[in-house]
Amino acid sequence: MHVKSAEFVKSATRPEHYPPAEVPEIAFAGRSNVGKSSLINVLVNRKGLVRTSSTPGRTQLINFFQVNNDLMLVDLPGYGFARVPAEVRKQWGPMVETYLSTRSCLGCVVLILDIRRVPSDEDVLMLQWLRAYAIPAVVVVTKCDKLSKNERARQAATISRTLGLSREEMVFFSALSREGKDLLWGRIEHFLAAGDGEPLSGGGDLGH
Ligand SMILES: Nc1nc2c(ncn2[C@@H]2O[C@H](COP(=O)(O)OP(=O)(O)OP(=O)(O)O)[C@@H](O)[C@H]2O)c(=O)[nH]1
Ligand SMILES: [Mg+2]
Repeated sequence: MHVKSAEFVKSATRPEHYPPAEVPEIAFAGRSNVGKSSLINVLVNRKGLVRTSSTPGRTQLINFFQVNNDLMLVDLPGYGFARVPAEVRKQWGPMVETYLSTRSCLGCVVLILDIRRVPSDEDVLMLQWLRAYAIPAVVVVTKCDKLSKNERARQAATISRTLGLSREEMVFFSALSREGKDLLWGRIEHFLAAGDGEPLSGGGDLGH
């Protein structure tokens, strides 16, 4: 993908405030602080387009970023962070679920995991939920720079087992080294070209 321009369009919590559904959208989901915003910045080659923070729960709105004239990247608020105010936590589910289940121009969801963690129940549920709605998903394992080669292989095996996905189905990524950037764009473009995606194979630990 040749990114010629990338700009913030708007923030929204409810469908009335989403931008018009005119171009395909790629949404980025994952637990709080996993590195969603950093990953989007790497994809568009812009250090500060999306605000990042070492404080979890930074992104609490749905943020829309237009890339070139024909694509929207959508930064979703992260889940699983206990210390955000109860009121915000209560709104998270409906806000994100409404977006994912109703957005007609949604092309695929990039689900982001931390290489250092065993996927949480919420991660597994999110993947199952995407499958249930037949939303194409790309699983990205990020912060790969933080582990040694051996630790990385071990964690990759754990994550792969927990989600029921092969390693080849996942994209290993680092916002620091930019590893995985081209592969991820390739997967995204594949879904955009297909119009609808091939479902991921795995069932995950909570699978039915
Ligand atoms: N070493 C390393 N640090 C990363 C990477 N990606 C993100 N980080 C750091 O992780 C922290 C969280 O990154 P964000 O991109 O803000 O995470 P987020 O998922 O958008 O977080 P919320 O919006 O709070 O849900 C920041 O301190 C980033 O610098 C990575 O690939 N490698
Ligand atoms: Mg963020």
